[in-house]
Amino acid sequence: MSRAVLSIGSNIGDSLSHLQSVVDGLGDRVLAISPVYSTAPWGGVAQQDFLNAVLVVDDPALDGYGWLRRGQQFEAEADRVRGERWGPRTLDVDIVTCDEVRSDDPELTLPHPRAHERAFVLVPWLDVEPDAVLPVEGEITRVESLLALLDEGERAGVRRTRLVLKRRSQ
Ligand code: A4P
Ligand code: MG
Repeated sequence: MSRAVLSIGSNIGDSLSHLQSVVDGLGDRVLAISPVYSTAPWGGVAQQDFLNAVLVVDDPALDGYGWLRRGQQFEAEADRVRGERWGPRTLDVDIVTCDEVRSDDPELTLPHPRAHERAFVLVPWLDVEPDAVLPVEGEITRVESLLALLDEGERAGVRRTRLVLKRRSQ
């Protein structure tokens, strides 16, 4: 079994459709879908707000690199152009965790090295997994506690919307 937590984000074009394309493409592999959040850009690049969500997914046939490649396929299908780091994008699919795997490979670092600093990842993740934990610097920590450590401004930039990602029967 390979169970992963994916963070999906978009701030170019029809962002909700870009996020929905991941849910549609993964079909039955999607175990849980968070609400959709409008989020202030993280990383210091001036740009439009993002829509972000978190998915919990499972596929016995995919390991971490399999999820990475699948995510990159969705990004390519959304015509993502790789430009400025942390800049605007039609679709970003990040692997937050995959099973208990830890990896320092720059191509696939697990858990995602910046997830614990990002309210746009932690808030939707808690919606679908209130007891989630994340190893940070070798220490297993509750996601709830990581969120509480973030600046109030970082948390306030993550606002729940009425938008929903739909599970469609295939
Ligand atoms: N990579 C390594 N580990 C992972 C992983 N766990 N998941 C590699 C996904 N990719 C991973 O990514 C660069 C390289 O990271 C890839 O080649 C992959 O092999 P990229 O998507 O090409 O470039 P990037 O996304 O601009 O860089 P980076 O550092 O991955 O940025 P992030 O961390 O993805 O952040 N603000 C808001 N509000 N919402 C957002 O969704 N997203 C970003 C992008 C910045 N600010 C944001 C948001
Ligand atoms: Mg990325």
